Amino acid sequence: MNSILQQYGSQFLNATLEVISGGLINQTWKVTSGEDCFILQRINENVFRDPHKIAANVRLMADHLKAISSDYLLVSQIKTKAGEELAFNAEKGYFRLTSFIKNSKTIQVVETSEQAYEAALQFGKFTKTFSRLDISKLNVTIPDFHNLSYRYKQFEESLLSGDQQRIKACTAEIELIKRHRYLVDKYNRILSDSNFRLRVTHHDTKISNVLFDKNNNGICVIDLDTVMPGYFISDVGDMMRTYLSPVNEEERDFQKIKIRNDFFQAIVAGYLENMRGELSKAEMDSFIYAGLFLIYMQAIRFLTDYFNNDQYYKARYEHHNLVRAQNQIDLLAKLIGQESQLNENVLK
Ligand code: GN1
Ligand code: MG
Repeated sequence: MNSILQQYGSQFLNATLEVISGGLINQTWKVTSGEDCFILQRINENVFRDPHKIAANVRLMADHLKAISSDYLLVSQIKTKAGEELAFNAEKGYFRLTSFIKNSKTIQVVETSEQAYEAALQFGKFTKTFSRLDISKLNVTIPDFHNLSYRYKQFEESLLSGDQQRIKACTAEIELIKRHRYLVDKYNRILSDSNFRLRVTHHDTKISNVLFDKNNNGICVIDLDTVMPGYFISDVGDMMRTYLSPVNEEERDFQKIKIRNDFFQAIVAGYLENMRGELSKAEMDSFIYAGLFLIYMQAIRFLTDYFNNDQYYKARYEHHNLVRAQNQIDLLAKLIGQESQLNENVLK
């Protein structure tokens, strides 16, 4: 790691590194050098085929903020001494360094509806801030990332080419995914519906991607790797997926999976704080679909990866990705079970 850090200058000679775990894709470290702290990340090139696309997106956003004289806090990459936005090492690949925002903290689990509100407010603010950015200039860092139709196709392909032993043992899960195919049909209708707009979308709105201050107010969003043109159902949906239940996708005791109604309302209220004037009537009516869409997609992605012998998501034990898929299937069923109740709440 030191050879990487030294590309940023000699002040990093005696820097110390501390691993930050949690993400499933990139590796992350907190770097301390004297009084200053930074975040160093190694970009997973199996997932992000062209790390320069991420760097260019962040630059585009930073330039846009300058052009509109916005004081929005965007955590940009620090340049190497050679003026590069990414550090490269032939053996280890691409890295980026950002500053560590002073007095900020992240949280791993959403414990209060106020936290859900604050996070949703930050993600809404993010999209709203860039509402005048020309999204055709934004790079697609992962093609078809939240394309549910494509994810479903990958699932079908995995049934043919995947591990047959694993597939045979999962008839119930496969049947459930197939039975909810109407969620793909609805997604396809959205694609051709002009009431649904493409906007600057974060695509990874879990709580650990929001910085909080010591009073638990949101500061800004981080992890801009998957910022791409997208639909609001991606960001709101991933908040539903990760904030509604008191336990996350790692939980093996599914009895602990619950839909917290007040958290649902907090997400809607927080997001609309900035996005109310932006969303069409059709979009406003799709908050619950957003949750169903994303939970279903994540269940498909975990199950597909399980059938493909865990190529994408790090598995720490043998059936890890199956458990994650089952967890998401359980969450999906519980959200469907509460749909009418939640709908009433949105209308209030
Ligand atoms: C991945 O690495 P992480 O935790 O930020 C994934 C998300 C999934 C999430 C599930 C690029 O995110 O889409 O929702 O795992 N990111 C990518 O935990 O695939
Ligand atoms: Mg991420």
